[in-house]
Amino acid sequence: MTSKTEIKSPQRPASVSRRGFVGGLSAGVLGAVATEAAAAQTLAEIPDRGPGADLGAHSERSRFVKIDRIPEAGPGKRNVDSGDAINSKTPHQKLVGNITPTDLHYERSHSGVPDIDPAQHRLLIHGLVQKTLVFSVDDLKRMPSVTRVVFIECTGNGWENWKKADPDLTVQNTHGLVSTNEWTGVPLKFLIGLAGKENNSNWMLAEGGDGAGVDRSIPLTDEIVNEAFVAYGQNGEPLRPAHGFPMRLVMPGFEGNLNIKWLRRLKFGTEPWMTRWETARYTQLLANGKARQFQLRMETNSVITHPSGTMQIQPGYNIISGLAWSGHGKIAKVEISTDGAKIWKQAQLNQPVLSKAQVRFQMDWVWDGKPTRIVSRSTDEQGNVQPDRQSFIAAMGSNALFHYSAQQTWSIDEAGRVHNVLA
Ligand SMILES: Nc1nc2c(c(=O)[nH]1)N[C@H]1C(S)=C(S)[C@@H](COP(=O)(O)O)O[C@H]1N2
Ligand SMILES: [Mo]
Repeated sequence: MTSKTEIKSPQRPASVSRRGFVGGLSAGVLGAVATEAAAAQTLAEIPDRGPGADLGAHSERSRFVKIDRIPEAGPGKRNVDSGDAINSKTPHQKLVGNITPTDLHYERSHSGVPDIDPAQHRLLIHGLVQKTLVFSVDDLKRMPSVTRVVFIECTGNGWENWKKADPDLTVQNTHGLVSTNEWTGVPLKFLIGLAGKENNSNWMLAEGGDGAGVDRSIPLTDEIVNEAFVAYGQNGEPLRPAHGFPMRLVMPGFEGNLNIKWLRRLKFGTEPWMTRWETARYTQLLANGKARQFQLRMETNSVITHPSGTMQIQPGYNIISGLAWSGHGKIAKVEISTDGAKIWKQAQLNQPVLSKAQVRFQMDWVWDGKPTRIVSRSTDEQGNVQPDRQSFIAAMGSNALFHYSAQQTWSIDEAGRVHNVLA
């Protein structure tokens, strides 16, 4: 058996600054230089080394790794039976890199997950088009495809922190309604070309085949016509049922609820249909009592995932790491403050930085052991800066429920315990 403190730490990538690392080494938090005994122990014969477990048809996580989504029933409604859940959140505090594993992509389904036989499923294209068309999944698979890594974010992401901050929330509770996957499907533009859209049909209704039959009106801007697609693939395999099998709309950068799952029709017309999802639901109650409709784009956002809510850190070297994303395009930079938003330093972005996808950021930090607050703020390529909470609430009021994108602050107490706070 090897002892953790005796193993020599691997060489740090040159891209991460040396200063914090050296500081941490002297504080003795990372592994120290290996003694001869530790080296010999590491190379010693492994007692039970023999044939391992049989090879299987597919692989599972190590039994030592426990990572789960958590079903919730809305803001403040945690620890519910999965039958009462309206969503299930991504455990960002336990993930690394930029891509969310398929089974941990958050899920938001208004009336459960339908069991759809792809052989029976059809996509209808109708309304103000020259030709009404019906496609099977196999028809779509025979068409030219696009593959793109994008985030999907529920408008409810962050809703826990609109009014108050429960100190015991994890980043899974506060930010678990955004995930990033690679999606493959047929460009909307290609389907529109086949059907022949009339010039005055500037809106499209997308409807799902689930019990709720979620349907949304989508304005056909150039950006949306060029970027939206009907996906049948997710991280290299058919969509999972929870995420719209056998086909869903993917709308890079826009509200999660526009990414219609179990897609059964696209109807073209001149005006929005004013479905209940865009009148009763998904409107924003502003400070003046009026409701804003069709706030469709997701804003620039970021959150520190390590260290984050309910973790406990040690004085000395700590890596700060998190995720940033924007519905406007690429993330240009992420800054981090470790002194409660007074001094900001630029974090490094893990490549590739993709448009409308989450990107991981990181920064070295040596914690002096004194209570403090850490916070991140992102800026996208269009120059949009993630607002602090005060200016966000000043602009939006606190009646609203959706599109919360203010900076997330974590407090660290003298024992190194990390809590959710409102700055
Ligand atoms: N047909 C249908 N499409 C739907 C929904 C739904 O309930 N039914 N939920 C929407 C909402 S609110 C969100 S946030 C996203 C969630 O996608 P995901 O479950 O793949 O993460 O799907 C959207 N598409
Ligand atoms: Mo959503």
